Amino acid sequence: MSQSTSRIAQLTNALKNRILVIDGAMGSLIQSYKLEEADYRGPRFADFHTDLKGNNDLLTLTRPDVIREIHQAYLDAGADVIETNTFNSTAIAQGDYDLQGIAEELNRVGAELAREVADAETARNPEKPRFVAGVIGPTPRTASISPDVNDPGARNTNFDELVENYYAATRGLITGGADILMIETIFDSLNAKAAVYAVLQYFEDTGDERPIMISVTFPDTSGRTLSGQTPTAFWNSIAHAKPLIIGTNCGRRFSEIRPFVEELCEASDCYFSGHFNAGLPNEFGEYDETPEDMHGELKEFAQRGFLNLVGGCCGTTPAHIKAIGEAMDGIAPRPLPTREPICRLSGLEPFHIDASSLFVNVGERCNVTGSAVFKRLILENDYDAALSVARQQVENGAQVIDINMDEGMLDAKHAIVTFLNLIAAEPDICRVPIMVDSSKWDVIEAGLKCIQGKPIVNSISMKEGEDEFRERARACMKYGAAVVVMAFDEDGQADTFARKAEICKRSYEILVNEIGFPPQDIIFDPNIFAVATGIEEHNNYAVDFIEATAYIKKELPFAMVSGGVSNVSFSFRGNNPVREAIHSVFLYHAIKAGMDMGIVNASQLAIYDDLPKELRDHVEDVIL
Ligand code: THG
Repeated sequence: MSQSTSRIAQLTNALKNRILVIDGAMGSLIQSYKLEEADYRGPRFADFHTDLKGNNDLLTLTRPDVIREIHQAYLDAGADVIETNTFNSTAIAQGDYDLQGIAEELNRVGAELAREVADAETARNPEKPRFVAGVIGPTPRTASISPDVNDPGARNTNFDELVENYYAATRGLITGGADILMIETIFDSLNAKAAVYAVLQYFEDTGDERPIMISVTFPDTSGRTLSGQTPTAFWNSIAHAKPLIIGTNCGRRFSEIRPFVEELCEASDCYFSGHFNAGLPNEFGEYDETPEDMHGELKEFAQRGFLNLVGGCCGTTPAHIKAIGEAMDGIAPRPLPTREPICRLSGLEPFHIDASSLFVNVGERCNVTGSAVFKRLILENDYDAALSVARQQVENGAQVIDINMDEGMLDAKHAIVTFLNLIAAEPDICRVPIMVDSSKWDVIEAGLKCIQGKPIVNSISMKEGEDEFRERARACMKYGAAVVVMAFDEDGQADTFARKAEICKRSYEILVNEIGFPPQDIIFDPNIFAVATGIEEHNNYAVDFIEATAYIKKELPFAMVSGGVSNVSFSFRGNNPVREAIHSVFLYHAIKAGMDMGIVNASQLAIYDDLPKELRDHVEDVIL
């Protein structure tokens, strides 16, 4: 066993047995040294062309003695875990000082320094092993919020740039010896998803893995992240990281955000951490919560069974950490919870699909091939009106909205990015999860890079063979998306029950048993085709779909079934009352067979029992 593997084993073992303590603020202690420009520069940057004072991460290189001393002070106060001095060690953050080129070095050396201090302490007291958390900060930019109030779709960074930043940070931290990777002070879940993507990509590229810790910030008392998600919605967005520890740091004082912290804890299925500020800075820039305050509050929180790791953030000192550590004495850690394997999506709010869920409506109207009106709006660049199409669907009961920009006259990638960035600024729309619908993978990927929630990819299939299917499914796992899997293989779309069943089963085997895709995130679409087209072979299409649905629900555990409902009535285009009746009868039978969701016109769903008897009987004939 390598040294790092055995330390990870020690860490996970320690988490089982007791509440661990993580250190407190780095910045507050650096302040107490009253360092000057010359300290920040050191010999290496003596002639550098911009001011460097305030670039605390740079001290790792120029005043390592100070950083070492701070690490040691927290170890002396009883911290089991110390955090690397790398909060701003990303190219974007260092770019403020024109030092983007040393970002990775700062991470590597930051981790080496913490490693050295922690290992020396462990050697002195092997009974209490000390660990290094490699800090990956958020960067000063947000991927899902506009920097310009007059242009809600604008962004000053994007997913790809963040992934590049976080990938370099990850490589630096792991090379330098970090035991865990700590994606922290998250205020925008899309930034966090980019960090998760980068870390998982690094693991895949190198085979060198570390446990992940994720920590979100509640900046005010609204119970939302800065980018607007509730705690459970946030968990759903990042759960695909399979973190060892989830938690919260920075932001408001514990007593003000406690209900949200508890909600996050209840939503998650891993260890839980809290490292809070000593309140918000007062008018003198000082923090008011004393070590005694934090001792009392966190002791009670731990006693109620919420904590596995606890410590401080802004304004806390070794005295706070000592008091917090003493408060944990003899209190049992939170046992690892287990959660039902159900599909957990999110927009700004969570959306869960379980056995008790009624049929899920996915709004079909934001589709340039499925709606002449929407197509015209997008081609005319009238995104305001296009947004109201999305809004109306949510108001009419759509629980997810499908977005499709596949149209020959359009740059689909550009259109989907523009539209999704605008949607992200409309809380009454983006509170629901998004289904990214395209037959082009690069369009789907461009869409996923704009969504902070947990979305659905529509779709992947074995159309181009198993290898491409595997590759795309793996990508969905890194983006954290559920998937619609079409019953489509190398020979084409499945049209009979036997083909539908065979393809769905083979897809399931590959996804679940081969690559470890979570089965509760698979939504099979066994193809809804038009019936009553006048062609004899088409007459059994609805029945084949319904039987395939029953098969999937019985044979492929936790997987769901969906379909494009309006397809079934294509031969009655122009006759909406008949189409609605067909949809209603079709759904009546398909839902009975287990269909979980459908892409529908949410405002045009007739109720089966309300159909005139004669019409219903005719339609029953057509469907069955
Ligand atoms: N499975 C999956 N995804 C899908 C489909 C599917 N995405 C697209 C489509 N099929 C589902 N969406 C629609 C949207 C609209 C219509 C049908 C399916 C539709 N539109 C009317 C028409 O064309 O006559 C309305 C026209 C208009 O308003 O201009 O029928 O099967 N996974």
